[in-house]
Amino acid sequence: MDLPVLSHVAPTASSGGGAAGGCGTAPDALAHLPDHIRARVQDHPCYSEKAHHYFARMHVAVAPACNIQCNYCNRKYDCTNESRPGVVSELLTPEQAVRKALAVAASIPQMTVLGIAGPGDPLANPERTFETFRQLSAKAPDIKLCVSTNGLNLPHYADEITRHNIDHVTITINCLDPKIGAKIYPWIFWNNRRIRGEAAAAILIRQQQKGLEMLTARGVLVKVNSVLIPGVNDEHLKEVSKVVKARGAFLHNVMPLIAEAEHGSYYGIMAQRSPTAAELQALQDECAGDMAMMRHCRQCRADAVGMLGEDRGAEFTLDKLDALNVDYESAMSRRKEVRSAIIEQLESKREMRGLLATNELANGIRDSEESARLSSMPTPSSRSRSILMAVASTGHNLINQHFGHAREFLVYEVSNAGARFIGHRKTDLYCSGNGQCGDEDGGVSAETTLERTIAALEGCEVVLCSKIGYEPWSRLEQAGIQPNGEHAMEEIEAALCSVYGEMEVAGKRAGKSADNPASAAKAA
Ligand code: CLF
Ligand code: SF4
Repeated sequence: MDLPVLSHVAPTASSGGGAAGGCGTAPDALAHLPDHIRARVQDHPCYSEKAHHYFARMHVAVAPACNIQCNYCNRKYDCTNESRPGVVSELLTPEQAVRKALAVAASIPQMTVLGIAGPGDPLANPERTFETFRQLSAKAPDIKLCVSTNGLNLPHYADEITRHNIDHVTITINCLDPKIGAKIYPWIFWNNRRIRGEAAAAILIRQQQKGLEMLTARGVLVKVNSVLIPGVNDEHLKEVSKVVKARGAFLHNVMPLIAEAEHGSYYGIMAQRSPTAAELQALQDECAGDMAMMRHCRQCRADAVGMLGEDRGAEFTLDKLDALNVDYESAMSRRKEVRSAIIEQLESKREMRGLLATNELANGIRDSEESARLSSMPTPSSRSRSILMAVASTGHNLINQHFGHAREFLVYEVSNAGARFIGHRKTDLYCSGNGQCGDEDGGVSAETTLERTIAALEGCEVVLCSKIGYEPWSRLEQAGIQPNGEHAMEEIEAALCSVYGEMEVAGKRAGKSADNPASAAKAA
């Protein structure tokens, strides 16, 4: 199953690359990449943070079996509301998977990537996995192919992966030390035998590292996923990051352990705790010195469909496919148009950032958005500090969601150096849109939901959304989080920088500085 990881060379968002001396020139994590590599990742929602605002992915669940056991996994449990790797509602044959992929691609033109990520391990089900890729690439050559594996069988299939033009591969690597591995993997199935303990972990680690080297030598973009398990591999993951980078990984995705007792996994039952948001961010930041980090992973289901963070799988169940009446030939040209338009838009923004960085704006190459952004930029100040701001967005890099309709908030760290995305915080739906707030059916009151949301936004000083009701507004304010609905439908980074600028100006007027942004936020 996909316990996503990404590896590699892209400058990390935290590097602040491209900042031209003020909030507003957001770092472009792809800017340093040669054109031919950028072209391979710019429309992949997992390999490019920018792309995830615009492009969608889908998983097809064709791989039921697994050849190892991870202590965080139990594939028996399924709930349509649950988003975690390994969970699926419908297992598909390769033929059904391709039918579904064509239907999704025709309905969601910005769906650019098809991944196989479970519910077991794709390379423990090689016939089903490669047959799906073979049929799909014949019928829809414009869809990128992606696979996620635990790595045990990777060396054996490295050549077959390249033969199928699978350009993006994720390996879940949680450790390099068999002693640590034995605490994560109780057994592996290898050469027709079940092997346990450190011996099992040693084989898995060796295969993962060998597979990584083989793929990078063949030009495949490899992302490494690691599950952060407090007290087990937390300190060790920095070393993992260094080593996989040295072996050519493109990106590293450190994800939090998901372990609830009701999932029935070993860690869930043993009450192994998950990391806090702060612990996750701290580790990602430490690894970022060595490696480009993915911070926008949503730990998707193995049958997820849509933009990261949304799941439209229920619209494309087998029983609904006939009614969709798919004409893929015609859909293909529409898909091309949509993709080209988005890429053109992203490229022109990238060029704009380059011009900003080289002070060529005087030539008149400035659009209204950039003008607004520039005018809102605070004067760079060594005293400025960073502020965490949360955003409600349904995609397209816009502040376009009602506070009460958000199931997650994007969190950015904003400073004079720019706005950098650092992760997302999941929450419950506060308002169902039918006049009821809170999950009354589930017996959870609106107050409880709101309190949970406030807890999830810990550390954030501002929350930006398209609209917000009076009740949550005043409760957020009491909790020290300033709601802001003034930037509805604006681009996220521009709006964040604008708010940062307002806070700094207001703070100065109030005789305070952004060193004390809570008071500045109130003044703003
Ligand atoms: Fe799927 Fe994974 Fe490919 Fe993406 S997901 S196989 S690389 S197309 Fe992406 Fe989902 Fe995270 Fe995976 S957000 S769980 S990293
Ligand atoms: Fe589950 Fe681990 Fe197998 Fe993935 S590799 S399906 S997480 S046991």
